[in-house]
Amino acid sequence: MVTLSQFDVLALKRDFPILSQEVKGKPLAFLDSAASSQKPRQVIECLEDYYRRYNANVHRGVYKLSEEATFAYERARGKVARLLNARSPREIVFTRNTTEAINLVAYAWGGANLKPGDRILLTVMEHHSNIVPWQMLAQRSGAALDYLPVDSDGRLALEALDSLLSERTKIVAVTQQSNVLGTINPVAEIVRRAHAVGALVLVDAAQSVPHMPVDVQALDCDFLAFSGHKMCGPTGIGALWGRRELLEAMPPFLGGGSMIKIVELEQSSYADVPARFEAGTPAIGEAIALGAAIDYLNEIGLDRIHEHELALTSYALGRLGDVAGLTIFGPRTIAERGAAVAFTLDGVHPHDIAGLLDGEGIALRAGHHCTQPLHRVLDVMATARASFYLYNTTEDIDRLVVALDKARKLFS
Ligand code: 7TS
Repeated sequence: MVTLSQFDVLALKRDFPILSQEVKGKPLAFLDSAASSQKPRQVIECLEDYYRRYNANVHRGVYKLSEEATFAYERARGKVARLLNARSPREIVFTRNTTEAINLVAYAWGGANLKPGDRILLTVMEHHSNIVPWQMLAQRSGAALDYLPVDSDGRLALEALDSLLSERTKIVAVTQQSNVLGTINPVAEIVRRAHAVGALVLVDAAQSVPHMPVDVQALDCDFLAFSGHKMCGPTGIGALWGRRELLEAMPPFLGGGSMIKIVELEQSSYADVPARFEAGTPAIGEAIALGAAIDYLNEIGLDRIHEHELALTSYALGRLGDVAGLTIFGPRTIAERGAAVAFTLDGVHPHDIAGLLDGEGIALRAGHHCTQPLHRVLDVMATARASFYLYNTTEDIDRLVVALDKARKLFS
């Protein structure tokens, strides 16, 4: 193993119980963190501690367990706010995941603000969860969709922004990091240009918040969504950050308990934000354990995690470049990309690559990765994708390269 970064990856890897197992008789090399990351014992223990010691519903009881659960749940909201440099924890709405956070904005903000003739600007590299909710909104509201293209290196074609942005553009929804190309997009610049025509910007941060410091005030965006399960946290919990004045002006998304002030037979008044957007019993233990995941990442340092991943990605691009017949998608300039590397191998279907690699104890994903429009532009039906996180090593990449060579020989 080549040592790439200041932190001790092998020591850190021991925090993740799942990674010490063997798969098909080989040590597990987990290269699918872009889909969902593994969890350190600190997060698992936090979740277990909640269920063992103080499980109770929040914001309702006056008894000790409920007070303790409410305190921990709200403290987790504060941790999310600090992670994103939000002005206030009131700007954080807990959701199930990125998908739900984007749907919340498309439904609640979009329903109240879009009319026929308005335009929604997306990019062709978006994940389906940052496309389909906007298509549904367009169908309901009569607004139209525009798409910023990608160039041949897998970067957003920013020169097309001037012609696509107009005063009719009401919102731009863009990913901060592509889950396929790895491209890190210049979100602050896009925000500046969108704001100049009066459009809001939603940032899909599913692939950025887990991997690098993200500051909503520095980005100057209007909404930002991410998922806990991709950043060492549990499934079932994510968050939407929104500017307070925007959230306050938005009608509810889901109706029910916890989101109301007064309920009468014919109508109701709604709670202040963020409670207005958290109908029903939330994922309490999961939110608290997301807080533990944030503590864990902060202790290591998101800037150091990002550095480690850049070094790994650079190493992977170099090593994979030596595999005959392998095509890598996405930018080659390391500063412009994060730790996801999608590729095809001549003569071997991506699903066969994933199957063969599984036999070697290597877990990676094959398919369209919920980006069918992007794959259409790349002119491939599917790609294989290796994605890295803080616990990956150069040895994982070396094993990937050896296994790919074996696959190529087997199929040729
Ligand atoms: N946006 C991006 C950029 C993503 O990569 C994903 C998930 C989502 C949104 C949706 O996140 P969810 O937590 O709401 O499901 N990406 C992937 C992936 O690349 N492979 O599996 C899930």
